[in-house]
Amino acid sequence: MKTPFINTTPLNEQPRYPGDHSLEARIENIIRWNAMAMVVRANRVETGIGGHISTFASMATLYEVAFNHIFHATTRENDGDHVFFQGHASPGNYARAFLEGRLSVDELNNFRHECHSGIGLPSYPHPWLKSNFWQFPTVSMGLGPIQAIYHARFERYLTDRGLHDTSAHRVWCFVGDGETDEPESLGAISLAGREKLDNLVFIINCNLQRLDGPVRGNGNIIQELETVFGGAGWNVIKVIWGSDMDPLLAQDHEGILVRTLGEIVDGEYQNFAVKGGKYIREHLFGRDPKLLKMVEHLSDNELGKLKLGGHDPEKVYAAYKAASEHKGEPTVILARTIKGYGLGEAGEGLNITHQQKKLKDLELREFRTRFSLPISDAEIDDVPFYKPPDDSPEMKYLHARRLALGGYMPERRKECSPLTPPEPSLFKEFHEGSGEREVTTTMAFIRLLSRLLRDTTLGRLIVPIVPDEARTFGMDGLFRQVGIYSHIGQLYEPVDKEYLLYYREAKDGQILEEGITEAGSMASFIAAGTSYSTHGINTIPFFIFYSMFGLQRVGDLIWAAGDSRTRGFLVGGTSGRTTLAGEGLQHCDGNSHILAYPHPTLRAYDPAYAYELAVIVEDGLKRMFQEQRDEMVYLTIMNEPYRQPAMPEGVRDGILKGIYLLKTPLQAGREPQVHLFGSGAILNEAVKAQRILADRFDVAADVWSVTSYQALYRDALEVSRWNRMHPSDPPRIPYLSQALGNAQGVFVAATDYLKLLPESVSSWVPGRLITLGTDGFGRSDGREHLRAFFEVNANHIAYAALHGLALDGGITTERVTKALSELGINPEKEDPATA
Ligand SMILES: Cc1ncc(C[n+]2csc(CCOP(=O)(O)OP(=O)(O)O)c2C)c(N)n1
Ligand SMILES: [Mg+2]
Repeated sequence: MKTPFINTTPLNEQPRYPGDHSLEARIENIIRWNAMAMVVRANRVETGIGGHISTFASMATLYEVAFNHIFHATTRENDGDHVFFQGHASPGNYARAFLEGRLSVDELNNFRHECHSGIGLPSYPHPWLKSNFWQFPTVSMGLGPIQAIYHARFERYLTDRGLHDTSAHRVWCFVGDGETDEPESLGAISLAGREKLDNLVFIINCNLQRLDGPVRGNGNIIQELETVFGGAGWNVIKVIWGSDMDPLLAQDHEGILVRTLGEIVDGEYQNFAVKGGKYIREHLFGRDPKLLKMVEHLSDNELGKLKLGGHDPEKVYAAYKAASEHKGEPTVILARTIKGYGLGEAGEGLNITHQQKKLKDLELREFRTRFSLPISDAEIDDVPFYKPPDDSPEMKYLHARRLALGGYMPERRKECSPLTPPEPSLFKEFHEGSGEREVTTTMAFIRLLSRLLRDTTLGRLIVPIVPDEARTFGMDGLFRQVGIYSHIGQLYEPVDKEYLLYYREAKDGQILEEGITEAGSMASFIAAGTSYSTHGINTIPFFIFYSMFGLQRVGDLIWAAGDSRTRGFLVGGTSGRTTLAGEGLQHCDGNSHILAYPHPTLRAYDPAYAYELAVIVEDGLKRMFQEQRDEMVYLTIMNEPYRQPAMPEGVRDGILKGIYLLKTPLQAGREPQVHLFGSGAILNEAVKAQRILADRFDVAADVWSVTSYQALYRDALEVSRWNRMHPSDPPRIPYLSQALGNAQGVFVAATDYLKLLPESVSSWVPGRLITLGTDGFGRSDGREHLRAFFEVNANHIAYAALHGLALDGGITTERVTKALSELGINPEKEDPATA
């Protein structure tokens, strides 16, 4: 629904403003100055270091009214409001924290100079870099809004499940109007509407501009967003006009003014912001003689200064208060502002304003004068930071307001009492193997998850998250066991009610069944995995997804999860390019383990057997939730059934560090000539290849299970770096070299992922390394044919070993050539990497 282009709250419903306007304005002006000075100074030290002036300039009032009257901080007793601040408005947050005495001049001087000596300030909100300050990383456009929605929903979940009462506070999210073009910004708003998240407020800073120019030059972004949010079940509050417009609207008995305001496109509104009162008179009020008459008592200067809603504390406060009191729906505040407000010729409302980092002398003086900063002409060239004396009315007011609201913000809490991990007996059955039974690692994982959910200490803290794939992974048993979370329970009798595993929704349900949204599921994962910090409760998320639609689909959210210091398990199901049969090019994942490399806090494992998986999960729980390390585990699970062997003695350490010896040569007493590395389901192919080599070629081979190339690689790099930095010390030895000891001969590594995975550790393999992997687009077929196609089956592994031996002179070229046909390999077959 579209309403007229005026404020939603009429003048007669506007609440009394609870603060001191003139003091608040003075404080806001000082913050404006310091925020600008930070960017200008940083760019004087180093041209091109960047930073943004105009975004915060447009939203200073939106922030300040909330800081003075709305945002409750977290206290010892209560959770406070959770605020997703707009990423590139960070200078505004820093400038306020400076006045509050939380940041020093040195720190402000080190804005965007984090690697200088002293304490640096990160460009944007990064909990990883400033972990006592920033809570939510927001600067990848779109990720703030989607995280805020699922964060608010997770708060409901915590309350409904009786884990933690979050009912007293709200989630606020500042969004740029340009940012709403990101699919993640609007893609989940219907969830918030459907779930009636009245604990959630979006504030969209409608300055009508993005980086390059107008957001909707030919349209009207506020009206557009009103329909979009309204249609999704949100309470929409438009804050377009400031108090100066009230008397004009009061005279608009025929509705000409309201109609005219609604006809003007945003590109023209931008002109009104830039070209002054004369232009406004001609091009806005000049559209109708009656309008011209309405403003004949105002000078051009006065017309040029007509304040917009987002710059008027009265209007902003009215919107915040209404949003705080609104029940049954989330609220979006569409606040009209001017980008670069106060920058004058340096960029106010101009298309170049987003990139403005420098102000000329005259512009600085104008800024100073416009905002009445007590900075003399003699000092101004230096663009000094300004802080009033501690006993000034401004400083007293600033502290008093925050004291009344519980403390300073943003602030990130780090501590949470550690969890006691489950008894080791919980994992025992997975160490024993499956005997004759053929079991997939997916089945083993789901069984493990189900046992963890029953654990008396941490069972209730586990948060299983699925994007409409529970049946794919055989998780439907959990529907019955723990239920699917639904704030309103189940309003219908499920069609499968008479079956044991019926689709059970419940208010205290534990599973977050997100529907088909990996992005939304990731946002839930972040909310649950940071709850130790945001709510002081150690919830343990397990997000289980189709592995191809994880790291490559929502990689940026996983990056943000790392930045957020999220703890939890990401589980890539139906993984492996040749192990997921039938699904083909788009689904069969041979990429994700490579894509896991860049994420510094993500520890990736490709376990082959149930016992490996159990060891990894047990260790992950201990590291993340007992030792409180800010890291995540990525685990791939597969749907190929095979016998799960019992855990050999003494392999636990190797499983966790990335490699262990699984099988010695079949020929008793022989030294291995070849070493076969296998991972995931392909480990079984390596085991078969060992048999082929022994029985048909009399070659002795051992087999190694590589659970994590990433772990081996990271350890080797770390050790190499240490050795480089300590040339006169005895060199340290990477774990991979230690594990392989003085193994000689040919090494063949086969993986269901890109060859790059084993290649990454080639420098530390003490012999010729041949890598087999699944580079190229997948195909839909059965496992046997896929493995032949991608050249990762037992025959190809055996053949690669023989070829390696031939290259090293261990066998003749004739022998290896003959082996080709013996193993049924067509040397002229197409290269799957490019096929
Ligand atoms: C995913 C992503 N793409 C691009 C950018 C670069 N970027 C930073 S700010 C910005 C423009 C923002 O415009 P808007 O959302 O309207 O915010 P404003 O500064 O106008 O408040 C862009 C494109 C980014 N930070 N994230
Ligand atoms: Mg904008």
